[in-house]
Amino acid sequence: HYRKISSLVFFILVVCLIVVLNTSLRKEGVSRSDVPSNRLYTVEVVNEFPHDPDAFTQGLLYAENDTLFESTGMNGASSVRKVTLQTGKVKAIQRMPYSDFGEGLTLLGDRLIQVTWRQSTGYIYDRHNLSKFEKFRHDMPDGWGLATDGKILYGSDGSSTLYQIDPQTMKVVKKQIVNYQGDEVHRLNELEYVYDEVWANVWMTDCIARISQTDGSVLGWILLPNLREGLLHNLKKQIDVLNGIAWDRDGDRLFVTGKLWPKLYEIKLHPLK
Ligand code: DDQ
Ligand code: CA
Repeated sequence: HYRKISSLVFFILVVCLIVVLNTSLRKEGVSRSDVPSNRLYTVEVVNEFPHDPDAFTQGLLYAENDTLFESTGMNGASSVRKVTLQTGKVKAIQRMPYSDFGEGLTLLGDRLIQVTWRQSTGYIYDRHNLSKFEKFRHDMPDGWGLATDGKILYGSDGSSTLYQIDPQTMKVVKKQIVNYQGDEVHRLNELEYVYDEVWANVWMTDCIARISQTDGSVLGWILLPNLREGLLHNLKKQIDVLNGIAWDRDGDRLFVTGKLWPKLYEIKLHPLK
């Protein structure tokens, strides 16, 4: 009788072990195969336009009617400018003092808001008259990227922090650490608000991170090495990194360029198979 019970207990234990092992193995299997293939995107160039090869692009946005606004950096070469998409021609420009290094740029109503690199300052321009502007202070340690969802501002400072800023007070109201599956993503640069996500150029890479504005997690990566590699082929002049994302919301067109790049590209995303 005792033997019967002990072999029954043994049998139950073995069954439990198999069940536990099986589910834990399955879990592992699920979490691996669960990674949707559309987390990685390549890009197809659908149009290319001229871009000022002297523009050290730090901020880029699409306004309307094939008009872009762009912020450029470098001391002595910093500016905010209105650019015609098709020709790359600068229609209006406001140059910045030598002490300023232009960085991220965003448009909220008629206010064109720009941050500078290392001074925790920025400028608000009248989008219809760039010579009308005022200076402001913000409380990010550094200014790199800037974007808006139409209500609040998103800012980056070259770290892994994504800041939310009140556009009235210019105070940081929320901070999120941007991470991909738990790992911090550093060097967040130019930003754009696209499809209710925050897209960020990652400095010194050919990647754009698609960041969830709700929890700061990276939802996907856009891989664009083909753009810079294509350019390098027939260039005499040095170019710098990929930087600058603009989105035409109404036409659902995406544009990217880089610092000192002679071209600006309209791209379409394709999930990497
Ligand atoms: N940033 O755009 C990544 C924020 C800054 C890039 C600066 C690269 C050029 C450095 C030149 C030093 C001049 C003070
Ligand atoms: Ca942008």
